[in-house]
Amino acid sequence: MTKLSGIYAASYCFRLLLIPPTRRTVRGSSLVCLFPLAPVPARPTVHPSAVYRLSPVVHSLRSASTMKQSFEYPEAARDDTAVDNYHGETISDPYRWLEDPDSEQTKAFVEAQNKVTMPFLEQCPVRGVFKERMTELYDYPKYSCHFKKGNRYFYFYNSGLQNQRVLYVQDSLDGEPRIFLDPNTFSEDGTVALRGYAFSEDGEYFAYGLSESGSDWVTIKFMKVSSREELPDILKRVKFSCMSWTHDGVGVFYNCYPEQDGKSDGTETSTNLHQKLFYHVLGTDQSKDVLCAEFPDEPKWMGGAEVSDDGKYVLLSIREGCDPVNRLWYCDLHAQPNGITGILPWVKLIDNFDAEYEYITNEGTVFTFKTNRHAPNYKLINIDFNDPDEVKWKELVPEHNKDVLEWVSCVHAKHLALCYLHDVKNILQLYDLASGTHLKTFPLDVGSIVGYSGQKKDSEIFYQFTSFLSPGIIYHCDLTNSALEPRVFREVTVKGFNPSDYQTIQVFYPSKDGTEIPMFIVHKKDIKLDGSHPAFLYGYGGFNISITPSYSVSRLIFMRNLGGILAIANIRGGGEYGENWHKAGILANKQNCFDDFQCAAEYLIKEKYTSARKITINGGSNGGLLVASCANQRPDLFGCAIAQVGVMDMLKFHKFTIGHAWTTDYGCSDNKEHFEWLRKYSPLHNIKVPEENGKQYPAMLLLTADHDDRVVPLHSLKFIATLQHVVGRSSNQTNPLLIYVDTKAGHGAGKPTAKVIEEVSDMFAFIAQCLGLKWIE
Ligand code: X99
Repeated sequence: MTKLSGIYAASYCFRLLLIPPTRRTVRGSSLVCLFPLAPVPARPTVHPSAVYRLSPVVHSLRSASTMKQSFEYPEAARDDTAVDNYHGETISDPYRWLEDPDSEQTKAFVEAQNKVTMPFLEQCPVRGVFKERMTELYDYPKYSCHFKKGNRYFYFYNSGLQNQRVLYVQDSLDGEPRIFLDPNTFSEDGTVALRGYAFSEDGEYFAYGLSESGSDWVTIKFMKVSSREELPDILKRVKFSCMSWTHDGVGVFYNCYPEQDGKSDGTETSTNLHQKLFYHVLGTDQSKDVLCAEFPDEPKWMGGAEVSDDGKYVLLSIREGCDPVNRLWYCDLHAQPNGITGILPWVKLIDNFDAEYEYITNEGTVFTFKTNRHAPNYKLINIDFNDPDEVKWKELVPEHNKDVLEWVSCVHAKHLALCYLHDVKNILQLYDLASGTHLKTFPLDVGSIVGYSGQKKDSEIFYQFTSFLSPGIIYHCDLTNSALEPRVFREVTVKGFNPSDYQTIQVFYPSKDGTEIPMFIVHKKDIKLDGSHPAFLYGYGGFNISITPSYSVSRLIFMRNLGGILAIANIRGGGEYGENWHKAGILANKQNCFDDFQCAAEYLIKEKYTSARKITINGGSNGGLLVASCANQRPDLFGCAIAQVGVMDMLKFHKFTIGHAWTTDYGCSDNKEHFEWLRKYSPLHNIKVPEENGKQYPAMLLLTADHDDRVVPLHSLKFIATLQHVVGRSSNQTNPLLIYVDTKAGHGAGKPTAKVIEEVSDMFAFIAQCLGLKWIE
């Protein structure tokens, strides 16, 4: 199994002369765009009850010396009767009607916003040239690690611009590769994507998940590997699922949700509760699947099953949110006289949510787990299922005092591959399974391991390295050779791009409370630090997720052709320094994330990399929350802010789809103490016109999509409606406040290359336009 998958004040103004009055196309449809010389005529009222009226108009305002322009945004009705009471405090929710994705009013609002944003983006001179360069430089071959299943090798390959990567099969490493599964054939526009797969133990059967339009909903299908024959089995209503075959190849464990009212295509917002674990026997109808675990009294619990390396046990890992904690139940499959016929007799090895236990392997009844039990940086322990008392647990590899143990894989029967994170850079090591002794540290440049393959029954490993300046090197190491010397299996270079023209540094800057925060800074070697450069500052800050170095063509174009500096701030809330770093940026400590990010911008200014008006902050999802909160708290500190698929309504996020799982990081407004934290930083509830004269919000672009069922679009819709209403009408506010809602797209996973190129071209065109950047050839 491939272990690791892939998996943004000043006196900016619109120079009227930059915008030629012309007829432009809006992604296929034609729109008469007369501004700035004349306003776009208002469309007819969409809904007679005047819940919503549309008038995308651009005003010209004369200021002292320059011609400035402010927008008039689509008008959205405010429902003053929509008020909620939280623990005695009333909070108005005037755009609550935007929570219905199917109403005519919401659809008209989205259409009207896109009809303001698209013409704006399309008139940006940088957009076309950026897209052209992106298309050219992104067109390089992208390989995954090879991995062995049965007697065959498999790997993913994208020739460059294919919408989805293709799965290839080879009989041997030097054999002729053949296409095994090409997701590009599943749709014209590449919006059907592979989401999860599992080979049977002998490699003869293949289960694979497909998702449409970026939704988290998955349909599982099956293939016979030797003939590539599609089998009739189809599993529906699958989401956040495991996929694990019993070693007899009879069937797979998977998760699905009960039927719900209305649609389930990813455009709905209904909550995801009561996930169940099923066993599907190949060749039978889904209606006959065996219910193996359900938690009727615990609607938020999600139990994923994994069959042990020896095929004897099934391990059930139960989670109730996004924290790195789980219950660990197991069942001896070989002790089931009639096989898998009903709810399994689970043995509750760990029956609390105190720590995380991730199965690594087992030798008989001695199980090796990666855990954070009394070890916030993680360690390896052995538990004998015949003597499971905690006092009898044995430490196999102790916790490192600083480095975080990210993942572990048993390989070549007696070895363990351990991947650590040391100051946000990966280290790969080999250990002895029996003794836990260190055998080898594989040499690695400064960067990330983004791919690995090597199972217990394999005698070789493949691992993939990447960094800000290297698209990827795949190493192969034959473990039967005692030298354990890895060799470069594949190295990809990007034509037209010379990494030696650039440099990466890592700095540690102090945050508001004095905590040292790591940050990567990447830029062209010859730049002068005179505060003149535009900077692109990215952050995430949550859910124990570490942001490690990665290769990004769009960011490299920003550095090369827009003179930019890239900064990645490894703020608290992430997993960069283990569970302590995570805990320092969640719940009552969530403000630390925003302080860390703002201090990153201040550092870049102080060190003369850039200036406030030239900083773009960017983040997605939890990072969209980060960007919007920081724009609210320090509108003067940034010139531009791009918030992608962000969580904006911190008082209601738990009500929609899987939002309830995020209360582990955020808390929940149902709780009075949590409500007090959330109220203080919720992007939707902290929008105000900057008090100081001359201050304004940065240029803001919100991006979301109609099939985002992870962070539903209503977050961004309610935020932009409020922002445009409160801030957009202020005469100081000349920076645009825009949103684009993509169609047939979701939270990001499985996005086709064509849409990725469109998205980054829009983002960097917006930045260039709003910061007044010139394209440098
Ligand atoms: C999720 O919401 C993941 C959702 N999810 C589960 C799974 O809760 O995919 C779960 C349980 C068991 C198996 C699989 C799943 N995540 C993942 C967060 C961040 C994450 C997310 O998408 F933790 F990385 N968010 C969107 C958090 C706030 C915005």
